[in-house]
Amino acid sequence: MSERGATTPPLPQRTLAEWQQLDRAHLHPFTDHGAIQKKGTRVIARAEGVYLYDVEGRQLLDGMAGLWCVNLGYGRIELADAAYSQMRTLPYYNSFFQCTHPPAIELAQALVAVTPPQFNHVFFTGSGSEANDTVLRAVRHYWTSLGQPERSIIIGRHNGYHGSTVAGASLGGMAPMHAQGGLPIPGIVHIRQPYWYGEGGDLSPEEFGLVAAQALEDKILELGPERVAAFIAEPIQGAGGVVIPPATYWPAIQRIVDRYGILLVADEVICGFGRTGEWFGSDYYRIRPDLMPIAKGLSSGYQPIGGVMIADRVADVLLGPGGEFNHGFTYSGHPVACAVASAALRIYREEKLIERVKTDVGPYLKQRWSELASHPLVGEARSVGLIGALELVRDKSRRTLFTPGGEVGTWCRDLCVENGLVMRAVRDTMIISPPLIITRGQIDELVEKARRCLDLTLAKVQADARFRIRS
Ligand code: PXG
Repeated sequence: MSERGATTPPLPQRTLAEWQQLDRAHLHPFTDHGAIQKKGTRVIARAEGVYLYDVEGRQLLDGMAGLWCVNLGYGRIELADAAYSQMRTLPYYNSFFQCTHPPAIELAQALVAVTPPQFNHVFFTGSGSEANDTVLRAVRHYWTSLGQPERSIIIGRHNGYHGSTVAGASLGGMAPMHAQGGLPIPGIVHIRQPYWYGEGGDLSPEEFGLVAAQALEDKILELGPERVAAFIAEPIQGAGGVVIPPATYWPAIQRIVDRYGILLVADEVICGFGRTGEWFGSDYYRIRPDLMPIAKGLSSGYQPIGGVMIADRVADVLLGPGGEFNHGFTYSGHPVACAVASAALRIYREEKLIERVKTDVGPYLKQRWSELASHPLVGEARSVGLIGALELVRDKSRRTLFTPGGEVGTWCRDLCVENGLVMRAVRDTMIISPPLIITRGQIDELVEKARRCLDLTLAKVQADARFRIRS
């Protein structure tokens, strides 16, 4: 990181209470507004490396890389310079109607170079949700162009997350999202997730992986293979609670999609750009997707940008004669976002950050993180690369969850924040996804803070008559 990154602008001249008061009327994504009225929002003012600072100057280790995106860490002056320079040259132009510009062309080239070999084509969007809207339309347009319009159903998974637009939320399998606004839209169905810890019962992880994959074939046969267009899944489910599938799962899924000629969509919005220690989760699991939505780490979160990588098999049809894809966004391939993303890709490569996750900090996190499994509250500590989860449970030996669920996780999350660590809770699963630049010393700090907060959470659980712990 350059030295200039260390100089940060002065803190805004308002108190925390004033910021919170000004914010009170406004709606926030996925936020309990009742809780905001009581507690007020957390107001983050600046950040450097892996650390956030709130408006009162309190430091927090960002165990989530923002929202799974700031892979290169905060304060990257190279990315700021790329944005500044592009803004001065060409702040905006579009890629509609036979136009484009050098930053989009260069980024496309760079993406083709780092993605699996079947990907020689990209469609840019402004976000991961827009990428998944693009997937839905591209997949259906593909089959219609091949004269099979009845192949329109897309299979997703319960508890999968593919964004918050109507298509993204429909492809995802989040019941609370479906409950608001009449989702999913028609033509999208869901199968079970490969969540061994929560749903594997007495089966071994390997046996359960095959059972969970078999659900795909069963669903294809139930619907009729001639009606199924695609299967979409995250290589590792992120927002659903860092669900790392058993080793048998992805090979079986690949066999099934191949058997029925169904398109495979690997949503790489979280797993992409080094999270697993490979460029993409598809590299880690050795799968061959036909479409790959990307976002987040693409620009390290410094600019809103996403896209869909499109395999030759699909692109050959979409780019064929008479092929106009009636789809696109004003900010598809935004030049500033593209320039920043190209600079981000250079940093991943030049600093060999992804290799570092694979051979150094990933294995180190695994070692330190798995030590937490000895804690009385922790039923499982799992990780791949720099993505991990802790299952907080009532009975470790029987994998029994807390009832009511979610409360203990929320306590733990709040205690983490009070103690200088951002760790997210998905129900009672604690999850992390720190910046890839995290050092071993900072991993030690993360694990020590997490352990201390688990102790504090345990004390709270023990003081509550509703929860009886068995370790
Ligand atoms: N696919 C996946 C796999 C994601 O994780 C999206 C698509 C949508 O991307 P956009 O850029 O439209 O947000 C995501 C986003 C959380 C959380 O709380 C996760 C996401 C976004 C916000 C919060 O875990 N993932």
